[in-house]
Amino acid sequence: GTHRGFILWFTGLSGAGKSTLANYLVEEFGRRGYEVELLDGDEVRTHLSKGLGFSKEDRDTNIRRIGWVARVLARHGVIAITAAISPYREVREEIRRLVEEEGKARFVEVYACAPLEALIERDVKGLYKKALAGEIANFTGISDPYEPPEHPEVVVYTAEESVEQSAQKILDYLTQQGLI
Ligand code: GGZ
Repeated sequence: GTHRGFILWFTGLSGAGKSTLANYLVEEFGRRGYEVELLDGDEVRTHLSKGLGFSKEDRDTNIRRIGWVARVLARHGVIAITAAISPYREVREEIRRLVEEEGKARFVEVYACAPLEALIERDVKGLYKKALAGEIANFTGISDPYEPPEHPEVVVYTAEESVEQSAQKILDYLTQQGLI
């Protein structure tokens, strides 16, 4: 591509809308003629991170791999969108630092923020019910930590905003930064 690449790094709890928003933006960037690639949690875990579980060590390994691929793509002008929970602040910050030191792309962290109660209530995949019943160990937000970002570029409140509204906030930020 001829424009500057960037990483759109979603972080947030399971069911907070990361994948939905990421897929919506893939379509939107595609329509606008940008090269875009989505690194979605599910797909990464069936290929690049096959065999990894949900211990801190495995999650950090998963996130570092996603970060590496996203950096390689973004340094060549691609819009790399990631949609993993990425619960640990330190490893997210590590990836941000690597991107910024390299200076070839930008790192844009988007916090998909939704109250845990709303996610438990909605529970699209029934995972919270199972986690609360003790059937899934180390479930983020229930029996495993989630560390929200302290200075995300964008915060979307997905329990209150529509997909279109949240997407627009992200697009507005990117426009204001001259990235799109
Ligand atoms: C959190 C889990 C777990 C545990 C399975 N904790 O809503 P989903 O189903 O599709 O998204 C969740 C996904 C989390 O994988 P990530 O690669 O995004 O996690 S991380 O960034 O922490 O590496 C959920 C499902 O996998 N899932 N077990 N214990 N989510």
